[in-house]
Amino acid sequence: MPTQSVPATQPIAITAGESLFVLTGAGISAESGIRTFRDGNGLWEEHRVEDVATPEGFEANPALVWRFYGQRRAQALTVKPNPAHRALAALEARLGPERFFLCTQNVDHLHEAGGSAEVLHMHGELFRTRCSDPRCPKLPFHDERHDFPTLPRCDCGALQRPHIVWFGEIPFEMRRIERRLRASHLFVTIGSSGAVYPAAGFVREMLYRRENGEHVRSIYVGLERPENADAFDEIRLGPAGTLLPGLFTVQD
Ligand code: BV8
Repeated sequence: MPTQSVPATQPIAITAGESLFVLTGAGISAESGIRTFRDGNGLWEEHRVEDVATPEGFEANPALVWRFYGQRRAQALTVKPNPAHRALAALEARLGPERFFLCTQNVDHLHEAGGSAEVLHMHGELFRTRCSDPRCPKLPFHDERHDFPTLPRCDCGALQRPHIVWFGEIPFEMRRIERRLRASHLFVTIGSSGAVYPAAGFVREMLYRRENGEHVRSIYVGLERPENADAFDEIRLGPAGTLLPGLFTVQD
């Protein structure tokens, strides 16, 4: 079934009994003022991924990595959710936890601030810190510190690190994600370039299920065609903050 570009504001009907899997990327937070990664003035324009978003980079220069995340924490403390975050929170309340699942690649807190009750942060969370020693029993904790005159250390003596999934590390809760992917009828990605795996591959699960006779749909909503556009049934182009409010209609 070829990917169709349909009018961006054409309502998306969620029919009785259908369940929804929503994957969000940096694009949903763009209108709140949080920088994306790969757009014009994206984060990766100023920083080499290898230096600030890999375990090797942290090993080599933890001060640089803490400076990178400290700057993002400081900026994230100044921003507010936008209508796209609030629209997803309203949809979650309307459908309930059985029929609505939100998985985000984002590490900011804007889904929660916009009213979402359950958010799976598959790439971790900006405002959580953990011990860098995997053998340490101390759990990740909420942390809004953004200046680090000295490197933060755990009671065990090891360096603390951002509770973020770096490149080369395994995203969190993949089994739960796969379970919900297999149970959903409608898969919607919002604001993601489709450049990072395994998240960019989730939509292919829907293709595979349709090839096995299941009645499933996949829709992309974002400013420009993502790298994995050909795997979606529909592409809706436009800013999430404008498109999302009122985009979904629910039939009980
Ligand atoms: C793993 C935390 C194994 C950091 C992040 C070769 C081929 C394929 C894969 C690989 C490969 N080599 C290596 C890999 C694997 C690698 C990968 O995918 N690399 C890519 C770069 C090739 N992946 C990994 O290492 C992952 N781990 O594979 O482990 C494994 C996996 C499963 C099971 C067992 C083993 C770990 C990846 C996680 C890395 N960490 N984040 C941090 O945030 O500081 S990824 C980083 O990119 C962010 O999390 C971000 O969310 C994510 C994806 O980016 P997007 O969200 O899509 O953001 P982007 O800027 O790219 O795009 C924004 C989009 O929004 C644009 O399309 C734009 O048009 C749109 N937009 C802009 N404004 C708006 C808008 N849309 C709507 N409205 C607007 N207003």
